[in-house]
Amino acid sequence: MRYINKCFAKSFLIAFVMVSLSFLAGTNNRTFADYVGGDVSNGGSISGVIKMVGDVPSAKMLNVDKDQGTCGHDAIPSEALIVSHGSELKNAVVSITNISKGKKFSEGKVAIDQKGCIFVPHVTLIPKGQSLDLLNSDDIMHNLHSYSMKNTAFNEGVTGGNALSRIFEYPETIKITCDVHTWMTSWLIVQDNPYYSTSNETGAYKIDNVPAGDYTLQVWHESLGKTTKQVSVKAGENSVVNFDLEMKAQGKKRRRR
Ligand SMILES: [Cu+2]
Repeated sequence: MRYINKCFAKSFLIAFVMVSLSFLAGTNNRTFADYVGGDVSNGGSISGVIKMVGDVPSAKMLNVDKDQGTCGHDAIPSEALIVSHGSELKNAVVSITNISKGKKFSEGKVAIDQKGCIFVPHVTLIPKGQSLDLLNSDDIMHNLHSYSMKNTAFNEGVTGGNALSRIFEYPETIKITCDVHTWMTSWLIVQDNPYYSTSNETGAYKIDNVPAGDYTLQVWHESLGKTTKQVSVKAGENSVVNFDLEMKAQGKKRRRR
C-alpha cells in the first residue's frame, strides 16, 4: 500500500511538472504572438556601437568559379565578418527580445536581390507574416535555398529578371544560399516585434520609439554568435549600450577592410 502511494505521488509530481512546463511554454508563445503595435508617446531610444575585440583576422576573398562574365568578378570579398579599422563591426543585429507592446511595424516592402552574384543586402530583417520578395537582377539562373526549422524551407531556381515571394510566419534566423553559386550566402532574421537594428560600417545601431521600461537587448552576428545585456529605457532619453564581440572558435569566415 505504501509502495502504491509512493508511485501515485511520483506520477502526480511528474504530471504536475509537465503541466506547469506546458503552461509556461504556452505563456511564452502567447507573449510573442500577442505583440501589439500602436502609437508610442514620449518613448526613449537605445543606441550604441558594436565592436570586435581580440584578433581580427585578415580579409577573405571567395573564389568565383563560374559565370564570371555575368557576375563581373573572379573573386568576391566575404561578408561573413566585416570589421573596420577601429574594430567596428558591420551587420550585427541588435534587437529587444522581451517586449509585447510598442510602436507599429514599418510597412515598407522588404526584398533580397541577387545582383552581381551577391545577395543584397547580406543581412535582412523582416516582421513575421510580412511578404518577402526574393529577386534576381542577373541575366543568369540563380537558386534560392533556405535553411529553416520553423518556417517552411524552400529550394527553388529563379531565372534572370524574375522573383519569388515568400511569407515567414515564425521568428527565426534563416540562412539562404544559392546552390548554383556556392559562394553566395545571405541571412534573413524574422522578427516578432519591430525593435531591431543592424549595425552599419561604423558599428553603429539605433532603436527608437521604445516605451520606457527594462528590456533584454540581444546582439547577433553570423560569425561571432550572440550575447545579451539588460537596458533601462527612460521616457524621452537615449540609453547607450555598446557591445564587444569576440571570435569564439578558430577558422571562421572573416574580413577586415
Ligand atoms: Cu546564384
